[in-house]
Amino acid sequence: MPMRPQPGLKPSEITPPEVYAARRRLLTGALGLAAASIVPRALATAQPVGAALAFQRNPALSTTETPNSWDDITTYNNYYEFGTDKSDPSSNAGSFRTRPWSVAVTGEAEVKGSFALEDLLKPHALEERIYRLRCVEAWSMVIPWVGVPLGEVLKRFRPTSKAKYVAFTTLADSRQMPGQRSSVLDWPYVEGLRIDEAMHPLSLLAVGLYGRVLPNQNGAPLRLIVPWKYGFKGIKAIVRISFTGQMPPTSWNRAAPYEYGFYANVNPAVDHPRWSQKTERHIGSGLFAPRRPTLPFNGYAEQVASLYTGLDLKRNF
Ligand SMILES: Nc1nc2c(c(=O)[nH]1)N[C@H]1C(S)=C(S)[C@@H](COP(=O)(O)O)O[C@H]1N2
Ligand SMILES: [Mo]
Repeated sequence: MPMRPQPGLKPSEITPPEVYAARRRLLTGALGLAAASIVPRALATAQPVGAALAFQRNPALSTTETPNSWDDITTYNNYYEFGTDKSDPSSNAGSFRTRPWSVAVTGEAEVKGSFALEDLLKPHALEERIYRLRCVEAWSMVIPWVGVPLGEVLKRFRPTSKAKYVAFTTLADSRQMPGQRSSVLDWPYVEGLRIDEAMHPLSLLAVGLYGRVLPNQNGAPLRLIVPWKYGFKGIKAIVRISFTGQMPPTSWNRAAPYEYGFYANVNPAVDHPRWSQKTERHIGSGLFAPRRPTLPFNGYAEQVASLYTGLDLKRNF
């Protein structure tokens, strides 16, 4: 099915993918040249595909680190609805239907109901933010997302004073999502944030990647990005947003409560029971590249550490 143009699309604002390639060349300099000579050509030339989005860059909230390649970001995925291997989502999510799409808003808010995705996004300008992504499995990437600040969207529903948390739910559709026919997790996938975390300007609802509509394997048409937390907080294919007074259940916490907490803030000082979180493997940096140190709050401590004043981060992992 051909992709319909996005609301608010202005061709003049479309960023050609060449810009990213140029930026990459600029940043890697002579090393880029050296790398090019050892990377197979087919891999090195994969370009972003999909409908282009109109967006504004947000350099203030972006890392200056070099983004991972389109290939890395779209073929090395976690999305258990489409299989548990990193290559499964890109192989199996191709025919997933992301249009039409609506999101139910429920719970402790004045404005509730079912909203077409287009209407949910219409009042908001799309922004590009280059964020570090840190998976709990101790690998990392740098990803240029396109999306809208989560807090700006949530405010429009006018959450009441009873809204202490926000819960998110992924689509349940085992016909389209083969992984939901297995019991590897309880379905649908659910996640949640404390309301102040959700309202933090870094929290993003992503609809795109590299200036293009989000590929299905990356959570189309709408997914959450909370860059200071482990990747599993970034729930994909969101169909429900619910304001609650109680801490909501989250999929990985329910599956293995001693291994995955509700907060899931990236923290080199708190190891996973089965592996260290002190270092990480940066995807795409080569077989012989040294592991990198894990940064507290994934490098966003300056912006978010104050959210957790007085909270024991070892107990509330
Ligand atoms: N619905 C759903 N959302 C999900 C997951 C999942 O299995 N199902 N995996 C999570 C995990 S563990 C990670 S690391 C990120 C990966 O996002 P990416 O594939 O776009 O890099 O998605 C998160 N969101
Ligand atoms: Mo993850």
